[in-house]
Amino acid sequence: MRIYLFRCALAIGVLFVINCDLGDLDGPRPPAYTVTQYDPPEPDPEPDPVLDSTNLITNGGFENQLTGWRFDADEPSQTEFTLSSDSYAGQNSLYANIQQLGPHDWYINTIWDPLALEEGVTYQISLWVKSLNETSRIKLAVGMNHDPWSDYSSTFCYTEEIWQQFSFDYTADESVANGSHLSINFDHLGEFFIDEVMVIKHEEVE
Ligand SMILES: [Ca+2]
Repeated sequence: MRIYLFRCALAIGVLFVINCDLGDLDGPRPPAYTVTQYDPPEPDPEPDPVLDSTNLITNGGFENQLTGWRFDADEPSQTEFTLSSDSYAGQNSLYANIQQLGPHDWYINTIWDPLALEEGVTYQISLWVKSLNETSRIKLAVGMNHDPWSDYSSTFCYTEEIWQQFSFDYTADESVANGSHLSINFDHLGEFFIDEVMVIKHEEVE
């Protein structure tokens, strides 16, 4: 009987110890690590499209899809022109993916024509552009809308992974009498987003 009682007491004691241990496991414990809440910064508000009635490129922000733009890129070049929601302003931009160049550096273009330039007037020609994943370049130009399709004036836009604006001034001479256009020329590989293309009359030459 003593042995039996001893065993009972021993069993109760073991159960008590186990319960105590379980109680310790269920109880509060010091944290092993600390979690700090990450509050992301507020994104910059989207700039509004430039509503400038003097812009001769009436769909320069691509808010009316690709209306008014013409695209030249025949084989063997491999290109894709489409609308993108990755815009500088408004909802849309032009996405150009130049995967293989053509046989001439003027081969791949997007054109806005006709462009009603007036002789003796100075214009500011500009656009916003960024490239994806790599540094590249495009060419922004105004030129003849007829044979031999020469540029009156142009600038290279060296693109980065951030939106940048490029611009140049052009004072129209008698060359514009037979018709003009604006062209964006692609002679380097890359993926580009283009927005807010503008041709603005900003001063008259005396
Ligand atoms: Ca836009």
